Amino acid sequence: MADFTLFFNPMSRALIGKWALEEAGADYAISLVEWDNKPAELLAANPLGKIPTLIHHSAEGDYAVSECAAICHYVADVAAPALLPTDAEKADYFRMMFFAAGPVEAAVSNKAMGWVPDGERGEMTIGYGSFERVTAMLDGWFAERAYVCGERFTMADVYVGSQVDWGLRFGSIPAGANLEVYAARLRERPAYAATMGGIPG
Ligand SMILES: N[C@@H](CCC(=O)N[C@@H](CS)C(=O)NCC(=O)O)C(=O)O
Repeated sequence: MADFTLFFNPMSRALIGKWALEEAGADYAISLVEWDNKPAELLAANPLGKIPTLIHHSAEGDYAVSECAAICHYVADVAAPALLPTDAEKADYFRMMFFAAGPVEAAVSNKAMGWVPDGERGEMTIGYGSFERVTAMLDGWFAERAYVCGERFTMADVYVGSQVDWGLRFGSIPAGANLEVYAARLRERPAYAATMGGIPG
């Protein structure tokens, strides 16, 4: 048995889990999920029925992990410590992982669904402020950094980079100059190509 099973569909965020496993060089198996016929094993592991959901077949037993950002960090932690942040990188790593999983995800999803925070009170109350503030922060982050943590690729780039890559490809994030350069850098990675091979651009 492989070390990991990834519940997956190629037209979904499950690509983020696959990219993380590819970057880690992990031994994994894919369990293909059809939207109208989800496997009982997926629903047992994740009652939300969302993918990616990852099962780690460890020596101690099976562990289930859901949420893309958690999966990325978990895979680095158990299978690719070189992709974890150093002490000096931790602030950037965790800050941007959580920023992408919370404010970025919410701002992009809400805008896609046609909802924006209402006026000054809305901006002050909603955790991301506004879509424009979030995307400006994201683009500005990469003005002087090649990667999330500076000059070195870490697992945070799989998650943050996926948000950027998908956002640019589908037009849900405006094409800031710094984001374009960052995304182009990530697309050159062999693990990215191994993940996206055959996925329409
Ligand atoms: N917050 C989750 C979102 C996962 C998610 O929404 N996945 C979608 C596919 S992109 C899904 O599984 N949809 C199927 C469903 O909700 O039934 C994460 O970051 O992993």
